Amino acid sequence: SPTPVKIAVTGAAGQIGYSLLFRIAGGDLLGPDTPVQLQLLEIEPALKSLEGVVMELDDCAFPLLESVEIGSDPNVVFEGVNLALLVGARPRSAGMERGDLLEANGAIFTAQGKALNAVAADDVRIGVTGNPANTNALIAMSNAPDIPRDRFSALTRLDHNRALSQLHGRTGVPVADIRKVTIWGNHSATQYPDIFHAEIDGRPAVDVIDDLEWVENTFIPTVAKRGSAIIDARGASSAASAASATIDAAHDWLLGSQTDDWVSMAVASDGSYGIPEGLIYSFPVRTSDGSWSIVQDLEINDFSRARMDATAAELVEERDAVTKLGLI
Ligand code: NAX
Repeated sequence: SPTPVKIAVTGAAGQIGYSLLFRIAGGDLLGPDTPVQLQLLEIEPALKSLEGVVMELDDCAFPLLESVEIGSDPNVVFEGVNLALLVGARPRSAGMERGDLLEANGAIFTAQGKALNAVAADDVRIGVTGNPANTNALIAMSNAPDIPRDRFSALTRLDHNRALSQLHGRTGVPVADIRKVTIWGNHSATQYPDIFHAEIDGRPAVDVIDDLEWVENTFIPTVAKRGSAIIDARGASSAASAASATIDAAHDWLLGSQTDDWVSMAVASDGSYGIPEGLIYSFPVRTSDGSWSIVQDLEINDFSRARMDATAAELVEERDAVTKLGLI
């Protein structure tokens, strides 16, 4: 039988965790044949609540779930993990400036990067969902010098899925027949959802949609601001959809994406498309067997270029801010 995979989840008692853990244990991440061992990290005050979640995991009697460990010390919880899903982060509270937020999260992601560097398995992959996701991934990566940089990524798959869903809503074409959508840049309001290379039902998406005014003034802002729309409607931020995207991203990274399509992942830039080297920037990528490569040679028009550069500029600012704070 296949070797069990050790998966760490941080912020496991939070609302994304409450959906994510059950999907992982049910086999949605690694398929129906691979047993999983969960290693869950929380801050001390949330451990009691996490114990309750573990009771529920037990009560599901998932055949694939071999063990669950919990704790508040990343140096213990990350021991031997093959996959680390860094979901827990410090949310912005009233009166908190952007610098304060970067600093609070910096403390978390420096410590977690160091712990992964020290105790994770040699084949570890690290996916960051907790916000500001791109810069948190940059901090963790910079504090884990022995882990290859291509093992770190930040989540823009939720934005990618939101883009697919909006295109489906506009055209009625099933999401399975919508391909090659790209989210460029930061997981923030400056992200650029790009349909210039996309295909809908085998035809260029721009021909099917044939309405650039809609793309610019409805599609792009709807995708980029979807998180706020969900908070307004639900009174809480997206959780089940964020968990689902976290699963999709890790699944495709470890097991491969469809050959006639690509996915969006924020990864360390190698300078492709003129994006500053080393920024954690969302690109179109193809994945197989635990590695990814940036899709090359896409033609970039002026409309796209301006938006790709604007979201890169925001990430450069965030990188400068955490550099000044001594976090990277
Ligand atoms: P919750 O506040 O419900 O849960 C976060 C959990 O993290 C809490 O239980 C908290 O105790 C824990 N935590 C805080 N510091 C920790 C630390 N140092 N170690 C371990 N655990 C720690 O938030 P939730 O709704 O689950 O969202 C989690 C993160 O995902 C937030 O940063 C959120 O902004 C981010 N999101 C990212 C998305 C993306 O697409 N990249 C979309 C959804 C979501 O907004």
